[in-house]
Amino acid sequence: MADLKSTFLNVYSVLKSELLHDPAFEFSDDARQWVDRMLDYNVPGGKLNRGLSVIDSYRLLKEGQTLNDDEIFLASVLGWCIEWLQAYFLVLDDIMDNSHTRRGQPCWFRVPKVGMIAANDGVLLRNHIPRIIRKHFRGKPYYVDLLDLFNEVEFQTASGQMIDLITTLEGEKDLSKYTLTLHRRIVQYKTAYYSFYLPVACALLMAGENLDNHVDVKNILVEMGTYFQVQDDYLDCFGDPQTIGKIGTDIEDFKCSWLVVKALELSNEQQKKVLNEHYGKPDPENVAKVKALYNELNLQGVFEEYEKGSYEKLVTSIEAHSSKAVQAVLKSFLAKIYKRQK
Ligand code: GPP
Ligand code: MG
Ligand code: MG
Ligand code: MG
Repeated sequence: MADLKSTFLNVYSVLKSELLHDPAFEFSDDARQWVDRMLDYNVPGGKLNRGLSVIDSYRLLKEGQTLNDDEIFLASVLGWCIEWLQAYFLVLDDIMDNSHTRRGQPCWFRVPKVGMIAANDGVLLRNHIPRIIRKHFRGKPYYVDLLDLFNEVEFQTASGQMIDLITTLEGEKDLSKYTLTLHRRIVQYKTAYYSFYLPVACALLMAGENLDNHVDVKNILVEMGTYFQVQDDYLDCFGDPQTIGKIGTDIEDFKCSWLVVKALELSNEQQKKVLNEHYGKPDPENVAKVKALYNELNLQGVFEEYEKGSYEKLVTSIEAHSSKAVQAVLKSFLAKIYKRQK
């Protein structure tokens, strides 16, 4: 495993070097240095789960056949494309959420002399993806499907991000619209497609599969992605910032988080008043009032119950799938995230 990770990291260096010598742009030294530093700061520093999953999934789909170096390289390239996509989303998401830290360091836009150049860096990161794919997949029969897949998933994510953002609009802060149905819609689009469906879809395309024949796999992965984002919402408040590498801002930002939806469901009139008064305000005293209410309502216990139920449902639907290889792919995903602390 450690070996796979170092192979994967080597591919990052190859891709970075190709991008820094892209003949379509006449790089000056300072431009090259900027992109070099920007990539190192934003692309490789996460858990790399999404990227590594492409290789894992492809291996499982090949049912025990040893992959040759070329196959490992190509699966790694697609894994890195997802990590690039994630870097692009996070650089912009941190600006939009007014966040402070990410992966244990200041958000990129908070780094001195970066500021709103980060917005353009996000655009650059996004544009690197089709360039990487063209360089390494142009001759493949699934080249067009690959480009189409990344485009579709990006559209879904941006649409989810849009509903995440417009629900928090100043002047329209209305907790009564925060329901599990709205929450589900937001997280399915903003997180599940790119984090869960995309890695497996990349592996399926490499294995020569037609994605139209795998709608059932997509549905299970979207379900898993929803569970993953509920964990993210939970950790935003109850996680250890040292471990998750970021400081939560959901309460301040008036987010339609799973926690506030559950709190609203469980609150009496008095407790609802507390939420209406203190949710979505920047001051630490307001945030503390909301957190105290979450504890009063035992949201940690409610989450543990949800986690257990969600896991059992996922296992049941995975085991109902007709292909053992696909079952293995899905189970390996689930094992990586069940009861995660970061
Ligand atoms: C995660 O939401 C969602 C994204 C990173 C998608 C962003 C999409 C764009 C088109 C920019 P989050 O804000 O809860 O994530 P985190 O808790 O990591 O900030
Ligand atoms: Mg966000
Ligand atoms: Mg965010
Ligand atoms: Mg979050």
